Amino acid sequence: MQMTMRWFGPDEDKIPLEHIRQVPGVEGVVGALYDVAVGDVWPVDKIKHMVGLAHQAGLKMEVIESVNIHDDIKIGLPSRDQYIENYQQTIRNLARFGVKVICYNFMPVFDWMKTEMNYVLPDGSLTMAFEKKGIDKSLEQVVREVLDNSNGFALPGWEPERLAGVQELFAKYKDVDDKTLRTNLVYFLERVIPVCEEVGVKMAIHPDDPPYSIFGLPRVVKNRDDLDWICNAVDSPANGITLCTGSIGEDPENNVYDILAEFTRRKRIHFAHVRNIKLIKDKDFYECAHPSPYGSLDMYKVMQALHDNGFEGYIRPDHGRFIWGETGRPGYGLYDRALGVTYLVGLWEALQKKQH
Ligand SMILES: [Mn+2]
Repeated sequence: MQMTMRWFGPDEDKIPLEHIRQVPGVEGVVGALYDVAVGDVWPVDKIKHMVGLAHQAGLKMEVIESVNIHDDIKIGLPSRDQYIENYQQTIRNLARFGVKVICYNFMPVFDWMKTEMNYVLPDGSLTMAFEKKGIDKSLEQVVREVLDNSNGFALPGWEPERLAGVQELFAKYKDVDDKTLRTNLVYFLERVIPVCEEVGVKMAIHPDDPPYSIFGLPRVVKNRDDLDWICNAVDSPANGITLCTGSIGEDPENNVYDILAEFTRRKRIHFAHVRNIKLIKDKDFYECAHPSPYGSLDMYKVMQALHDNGFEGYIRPDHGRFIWGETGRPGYGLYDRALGVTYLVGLWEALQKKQH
Protein backbone atom coordinates (compact mmCIF):
# COMPACT_ATOMS: atom_id res chain seq x y z
CA MET A 1 0.00 0.00 0.00
CA GLN A 2 1.33 3.45 -0.85
CA MET A 3 -0.53 6.39 0.73
CA THR A 4 -0.86 9.46 -1.47
CA MET A 5 -2.68 12.77 -1.66
CA ARG A 6 -3.95 14.52 -4.76
CA TRP A 7 -2.05 17.64 -5.78
CA PHE A 8 -3.20 20.01 -8.52
CA GLY A 9 0.19 21.52 -9.39
CA PRO A 10 1.98 24.74 -8.42
CA ASP A 11 -0.38 27.04 -10.34
CA GLU A 12 -3.63 25.30 -9.46
CA ASP A 13 -3.13 24.17 -5.86
CA LYS A 14 -2.74 26.53 -2.93
CA ILE A 15 -1.34 23.70 -0.81
CA PRO A 16 2.44 23.46 -1.13
CA LEU A 17 4.07 20.07 -1.61
CA GLU A 18 6.14 20.78 1.50
CA HIS A 19 2.95 20.70 3.58
CA ILE A 20 1.78 17.45 2.02
CA ARG A 21 5.19 15.98 2.81
CA GLN A 22 4.56 16.68 6.50
CA VAL A 23 1.41 14.55 6.65
CA PRO A 24 2.44 11.34 8.42
CA GLY A 25 2.13 8.33 6.15
CA VAL A 26 2.06 10.14 2.81
CA GLU A 27 4.69 8.89 0.37
CA GLY A 28 3.51 10.35 -2.89
CA VAL A 29 1.26 12.78 -4.69
CA VAL A 30 -1.25 12.11 -7.43
CA GLY A 31 -0.67 14.65 -10.19
CA ALA A 32 -2.15 15.96 -13.41
CA LEU A 33 -1.56 18.70 -15.97
CA TYR A 34 -4.35 21.23 -16.16
CA ASP A 35 -2.95 23.37 -18.95
CA VAL A 36 -3.19 20.71 -21.64
CA ALA A 37 -6.49 20.53 -23.53
CA VAL A 38 -8.44 17.27 -23.20
CA GLY A 39 -7.36 15.02 -26.08
CA ASP A 40 -3.93 16.60 -26.64
CA VAL A 41 -0.64 14.78 -26.00
CA TRP A 42 0.89 15.62 -22.62
CA PRO A 43 4.25 17.16 -23.50
CA VAL A 44 7.41 15.59 -22.11
CA ASP A 45 8.80 18.86 -20.75
CA LYS A 46 5.67 19.58 -18.73
CA ILE A 47 5.58 16.05 -17.29
CA LYS A 48 9.25 16.28 -16.43
CA HIS A 49 8.75 19.57 -14.62
CA MET A 50 5.74 18.34 -12.63
CA VAL A 51 7.32 15.04 -11.57
CA GLY A 52 10.55 16.89 -10.76
CA LEU A 53 8.75 19.21 -8.35
CA ALA A 54 7.34 16.23 -6.44
CA HIS A 55 10.74 14.57 -6.25
CA GLN A 56 12.38 17.77 -5.03
CA ALA A 57 9.87 17.81 -2.18
CA GLY A 58 10.70 14.20 -1.29
CA LEU A 59 7.49 12.77 -2.73
CA LYS A 60 6.82 10.18 -5.41
CA MET A 61 4.48 10.76 -8.34
CA GLU A 62 3.52 7.35 -9.68
CA VAL A 63 -0.20 8.00 -10.17
CA ILE A 64 -1.89 10.45 -12.52
CA GLU A 65 -5.49 11.55 -12.03
CA SER A 66 -6.78 11.97 -14.56
CA VAL A 67 -5.81 11.76 -18.17
CA ASN A 68 -9.31 12.63 -19.32
CA ILE A 69 -10.91 10.97 -22.31
CA HIS A 70 -12.07 13.20 -25.15
CA ASP A 71 -15.83 13.21 -25.73
CA ASP A 72 -15.29 12.05 -29.34
CA ILE A 73 -13.89 8.75 -27.99
CA LYS A 74 -16.91 8.25 -25.73
CA ILE A 75 -19.33 9.17 -28.52
CA GLY A 76 -17.45 7.05 -31.06
CA LEU A 77 -16.84 9.69 -33.74
CA PRO A 78 -14.31 9.03 -36.56
CA SER A 79 -12.05 11.68 -35.00
CA ARG A 80 -11.54 9.36 -32.01
CA ASP A 81 -8.63 7.57 -33.68
CA GLN A 82 -6.46 10.66 -33.55
CA TYR A 83 -7.40 11.24 -29.90
CA ILE A 84 -6.60 7.62 -29.05
CA GLU A 85 -3.24 7.94 -30.78
CA ASN A 86 -2.58 11.03 -28.65
CA TYR A 87 -3.59 9.09 -25.54
CA GLN A 88 -1.14 6.31 -26.43
CA GLN A 89 1.63 8.87 -26.73
CA THR A 90 0.68 10.42 -23.38
CA ILE A 91 0.96 6.95 -21.77
CA ARG A 92 4.44 6.52 -23.25
CA ASN A 93 5.49 9.99 -22.11
CA LEU A 94 4.23 9.44 -18.56
CA ALA A 95 5.94 6.03 -18.33
CA ARG A 96 9.30 7.66 -19.04
CA PHE A 97 9.00 9.57 -15.77
CA GLY A 98 8.02 6.67 -13.55
CA VAL A 99 4.24 6.89 -13.73
CA LYS A 100 2.68 3.48 -13.00
CA VAL A 101 -1.06 4.12 -12.83
CA ILE A 102 -3.41 6.33 -14.83
CA CYS A 103 -6.84 7.03 -13.37
CA TYR A 104 -9.62 7.96 -15.81
CA ASN A 105 -13.37 7.79 -16.10
CA PHE A 106 -15.78 7.11 -18.92
CA MET A 107 -18.71 9.31 -17.93
CA PRO A 108 -20.44 11.41 -20.58
CA VAL A 109 -20.43 15.19 -20.08
CA PHE A 110 -19.90 15.37 -16.30
CA ASP A 111 -16.87 13.99 -14.46
CA TRP A 112 -18.84 13.89 -11.22
CA MET A 113 -21.90 15.60 -9.84
CA LYS A 114 -22.63 17.32 -6.56
CA THR A 115 -25.47 19.73 -5.93
CA GLU A 116 -24.03 21.43 -2.85
CA MET A 117 -20.42 22.55 -2.85
CA ASN A 118 -20.51 24.17 0.60
CA TYR A 119 -22.98 22.08 2.60
CA VAL A 120 -22.81 23.02 6.28
CA LEU A 121 -22.58 20.18 8.80
CA PRO A 122 -23.78 20.51 12.42
CA ASP A 123 -20.19 21.05 13.64
CA GLY A 124 -19.80 24.02 11.29
CA SER A 125 -17.52 22.25 8.81
CA LEU A 126 -18.27 22.50 5.07
CA THR A 127 -18.58 19.61 2.68
CA MET A 128 -20.05 18.57 -0.68
CA ALA A 129 -23.45 16.93 -1.01
CA PHE A 130 -25.74 15.47 -3.63
CA GLU A 131 -29.49 15.87 -3.37
CA LYS A 132 -31.74 14.82 -6.23
CA LYS A 133 -33.87 17.91 -5.92
CA GLY A 134 -30.71 19.89 -6.75
CA ILE A 135 -30.59 18.57 -10.33
CA ASP A 136 -34.28 19.11 -10.98
CA LYS A 137 -33.52 22.26 -12.96
CA SER A 138 -32.06 23.31 -16.31
CA LEU A 139 -28.68 21.93 -17.34
CA GLU A 140 -27.26 25.42 -17.64
CA GLN A 141 -28.36 26.22 -14.11
CA VAL A 142 -26.84 23.03 -12.68
CA VAL A 143 -23.53 23.77 -14.43
CA ARG A 144 -23.58 27.40 -13.32
CA GLU A 145 -24.24 26.51 -9.69
CA VAL A 146 -21.32 24.08 -9.54
CA LEU A 147 -18.90 26.46 -11.27
CA ASP A 148 -20.06 29.50 -9.29
CA ASN A 149 -19.59 27.71 -5.97
CA SER A 150 -16.07 26.41 -6.57
CA ASN A 151 -14.56 29.17 -4.39
CA GLY A 152 -12.67 30.47 -7.43
CA PHE A 153 -10.80 27.23 -8.15
CA ALA A 154 -10.83 25.16 -11.33
CA LEU A 155 -12.62 21.85 -10.77
CA PRO A 156 -11.27 18.58 -12.16
CA GLY A 157 -13.21 17.52 -15.25
CA TRP A 158 -15.39 20.63 -15.20
CA GLU A 159 -13.73 22.72 -17.90
CA PRO A 160 -15.86 25.89 -18.24
CA GLU A 161 -15.05 26.13 -21.99
CA ARG A 162 -16.32 22.60 -22.61
CA LEU A 163 -19.42 23.02 -20.46
CA ALA A 164 -20.28 26.43 -21.94
CA GLY A 165 -21.95 24.45 -24.71
CA VAL A 166 -23.59 21.89 -22.43
CA GLN A 167 -26.73 21.61 -24.60
CA GLU A 168 -24.67 20.96 -27.74
CA LEU A 169 -22.61 18.43 -25.81
CA PHE A 170 -25.78 16.64 -24.72
CA ALA A 171 -27.06 16.64 -28.30
CA LYS A 172 -23.88 14.86 -29.42
CA TYR A 173 -24.63 12.05 -26.97
CA LYS A 174 -28.25 11.62 -28.07
CA ASP A 175 -27.60 8.32 -29.88
CA VAL A 176 -25.21 6.96 -27.25
CA ASP A 177 -26.94 4.43 -25.00
CA ASP A 178 -25.28 2.09 -22.47
CA LYS A 179 -24.52 -0.47 -25.17
CA THR A 180 -22.82 2.05 -27.48
CA LEU A 181 -20.86 3.56 -24.61
CA ARG A 182 -19.61 0.08 -23.65
CA THR A 183 -18.60 -0.64 -27.24
CA ASN A 184 -16.71 2.66 -27.36
CA LEU A 185 -14.97 1.92 -24.05
CA VAL A 186 -13.76 -1.44 -25.39
CA TYR A 187 -12.62 0.19 -28.65
CA PHE A 188 -10.51 2.57 -26.56
CA LEU A 189 -9.14 -0.11 -24.19
CA GLU A 190 -8.21 -2.48 -27.02
CA ARG A 191 -5.95 0.26 -28.35
CA VAL A 192 -4.39 1.64 -25.16
CA ILE A 193 -3.95 -1.51 -23.03
CA PRO A 194 -1.27 -3.01 -25.34
CA VAL A 195 0.70 0.24 -25.03
CA CYS A 196 0.33 0.09 -21.24
CA GLU A 197 1.62 -3.49 -21.20
CA GLU A 198 4.59 -2.45 -23.30
CA VAL A 199 5.66 0.42 -21.03
CA GLY A 200 4.54 -0.88 -17.62
CA VAL A 201 1.57 1.39 -16.94
CA LYS A 202 -1.84 0.35 -15.58
CA MET A 203 -5.13 1.97 -16.47
CA ALA A 204 -7.59 2.38 -13.59
CA ILE A 205 -11.17 3.33 -14.38
CA HIS A 206 -13.05 5.37 -11.78
CA PRO A 207 -16.67 4.40 -11.10
CA ASP A 208 -19.44 6.70 -12.21
CA ASP A 209 -20.29 9.42 -9.70
CA PRO A 210 -23.14 8.98 -8.90
CA PRO A 211 -23.33 5.31 -10.00
CA TYR A 212 -26.69 5.63 -11.74
CA SER A 213 -28.03 7.62 -14.66
CA ILE A 214 -28.62 11.36 -14.27
CA PHE A 215 -30.19 13.57 -16.97
CA GLY A 216 -30.81 10.38 -18.96
CA LEU A 217 -27.08 9.94 -19.67
CA PRO A 218 -25.72 6.41 -20.18
CA ARG A 219 -23.72 4.84 -17.33
CA VAL A 220 -21.45 1.80 -17.58
CA VAL A 221 -19.33 1.75 -14.38
CA LYS A 222 -21.98 1.47 -11.69
CA ASN A 223 -21.60 -1.81 -9.83
CA ARG A 224 -19.86 -5.17 -9.43
CA ASP A 225 -21.17 -6.59 -12.71
CA ASP A 226 -20.03 -3.56 -14.72
CA LEU A 227 -16.53 -3.81 -13.20
CA ASP A 228 -16.45 -7.54 -13.92
CA TRP A 229 -17.52 -6.93 -17.50
CA ILE A 230 -14.82 -4.26 -18.02
CA CYS A 231 -12.07 -6.50 -16.58
CA ASN A 232 -13.09 -9.36 -18.86
CA ALA A 233 -13.66 -7.25 -21.98
CA VAL A 234 -9.91 -6.66 -22.25
CA ASP A 235 -8.44 -9.29 -19.97
CA SER A 236 -5.13 -7.83 -18.86
CA PRO A 237 -3.70 -6.77 -15.48
CA ALA A 238 -3.13 -3.38 -17.12
CA ASN A 239 -6.90 -2.97 -17.46
CA GLY A 240 -7.87 -2.14 -13.89
CA ILE A 241 -9.93 -0.07 -11.51
CA THR A 242 -9.75 3.00 -9.29
CA LEU A 243 -12.08 1.75 -6.58
CA CYS A 244 -13.75 4.81 -5.08
CA THR A 245 -15.61 3.77 -1.93
CA GLY A 246 -17.59 7.02 -1.94
CA SER A 247 -18.84 6.70 -5.52
CA ILE A 248 -19.62 2.98 -5.35
CA GLY A 249 -21.22 3.49 -1.93
CA GLU A 250 -23.60 6.15 -3.26
CA ASP A 251 -25.81 3.27 -4.37
CA PRO A 252 -26.81 1.36 -1.22
CA GLU A 253 -27.40 -1.73 -3.38
CA ASN A 254 -23.62 -1.98 -3.90
CA ASN A 255 -21.77 -4.06 -1.32
CA VAL A 256 -18.60 -1.97 -1.13
CA TYR A 257 -16.69 -4.51 0.99
CA ASP A 258 -17.43 -7.49 -1.27
CA ILE A 259 -16.52 -5.48 -4.37
CA LEU A 260 -13.24 -4.35 -2.77
CA ALA A 261 -12.41 -7.91 -1.70
CA GLU A 262 -13.21 -9.50 -5.05
CA PHE A 263 -11.31 -7.10 -7.28
CA THR A 264 -8.34 -6.86 -4.89
CA ARG A 265 -8.13 -10.66 -5.04
CA ARG A 266 -8.29 -10.46 -8.83
CA LYS A 267 -5.42 -7.89 -8.71
CA ARG A 268 -7.40 -5.30 -10.61
CA ILE A 269 -7.59 -2.49 -8.02
CA HIS A 270 -4.55 -0.38 -8.76
CA PHE A 271 -5.72 2.72 -6.95
CA ALA A 272 -8.23 3.23 -4.15
CA HIS A 273 -10.11 6.39 -3.25
CA VAL A 274 -11.09 5.84 0.36
CA ARG A 275 -13.71 8.16 1.76
CA ASN A 276 -16.84 7.91 3.83
CA ILE A 277 -20.26 9.24 2.89
CA LYS A 278 -23.45 9.67 4.87
CA LEU A 279 -26.56 8.57 3.03
CA ILE A 280 -29.47 10.79 4.05
CA LYS A 281 -32.46 9.37 2.17
CA ASP A 282 -33.23 7.99 -1.31
CA LYS A 283 -29.53 8.00 -2.24
CA ASP A 284 -29.09 11.67 -1.27
CA PHE A 285 -25.84 11.96 0.67
CA TYR A 286 -23.09 14.20 1.93
CA GLU A 287 -19.36 13.57 2.27
CA CYS A 288 -18.61 13.20 5.97
CA ALA A 289 -15.48 12.92 8.10
CA HIS A 290 -13.59 9.69 7.43
CA PRO A 291 -14.12 7.74 10.70
CA SER A 292 -16.85 5.08 10.59
CA PRO A 293 -19.19 6.63 13.22
CA TYR A 294 -19.76 9.68 11.00
CA GLY A 295 -20.91 7.93 7.86
CA SER A 296 -22.68 5.03 6.24
CA LEU A 297 -19.51 3.06 5.47
CA ASP A 298 -17.51 0.99 7.94
CA MET A 299 -13.98 2.13 7.20
CA TYR A 300 -12.40 -0.69 9.17
CA LYS A 301 -14.17 -3.15 6.87
CA VAL A 302 -13.08 -1.11 3.83
CA MET A 303 -9.40 -1.26 4.82
CA GLN A 304 -9.74 -4.88 5.92
CA ALA A 305 -11.09 -5.89 2.49
CA LEU A 306 -8.01 -4.33 0.89
CA HIS A 307 -5.53 -5.60 3.47
CA ASP A 308 -6.74 -9.18 3.79
CA ASN A 309 -6.82 -9.68 0.03
CA GLY A 310 -3.27 -8.53 -0.60
CA PHE A 311 -3.75 -4.96 -1.81
CA GLU A 312 -0.50 -3.57 -3.26
CA GLY A 313 -1.73 -0.43 -4.98
CA TYR A 314 -2.01 3.25 -4.18
CA ILE A 315 -4.52 4.82 -1.81
CA ARG A 316 -5.64 8.35 -1.24
CA PRO A 317 -8.26 9.87 1.02
CA ASP A 318 -10.66 11.09 -1.60
CA HIS A 319 -12.17 14.32 -0.36
CA GLY A 320 -12.13 16.19 2.89
CA ARG A 321 -14.36 18.75 4.56
CA PHE A 322 -13.28 22.31 5.21
CA ILE A 323 -12.42 22.61 8.90
CA TRP A 324 -10.54 25.05 11.12
CA GLY A 325 -11.46 27.97 8.88
CA GLU A 326 -9.68 26.61 5.80
CA THR A 327 -11.02 27.54 2.36
CA GLY A 328 -10.06 26.41 -1.12
CA ARG A 329 -11.02 23.97 -3.85
CA PRO A 330 -14.13 22.11 -2.63
CA GLY A 331 -13.16 18.67 -1.34
CA TYR A 332 -9.45 19.37 -1.43
CA GLY A 333 -8.43 21.23 1.68
CA LEU A 334 -5.32 20.07 3.52
CA TYR A 335 -6.49 19.58 7.09
CA ASP A 336 -9.36 17.14 6.82
CA ARG A 337 -7.65 15.08 4.14
CA ALA A 338 -4.59 14.89 6.42
CA LEU A 339 -6.82 13.64 9.24
CA GLY A 340 -8.20 11.08 6.80
CA VAL A 341 -4.69 9.90 5.91
CA THR A 342 -3.63 9.38 9.53
CA TYR A 343 -6.88 7.55 10.30
CA LEU A 344 -6.49 5.21 7.32
CA VAL A 345 -2.81 4.63 8.09
CA GLY A 346 -3.81 3.81 11.68
CA LEU A 347 -6.38 1.26 10.54
CA TRP A 348 -3.78 -0.29 8.25
CA GLU A 349 -1.23 -0.58 11.07
CA ALA A 350 -3.81 -2.28 13.28
CA LEU A 351 -4.68 -4.74 10.51
CA GLN A 352 -1.03 -5.56 9.93
CA LYS A 353 -0.26 -6.10 13.60
CA LYS A 354 -3.33 -8.21 14.13
CA GLN A 355 -2.12 -10.57 11.46
CA HIS A 356 1.14 -11.41 13.28
MN1 LIG B 1 -13.21 9.13 -6.22
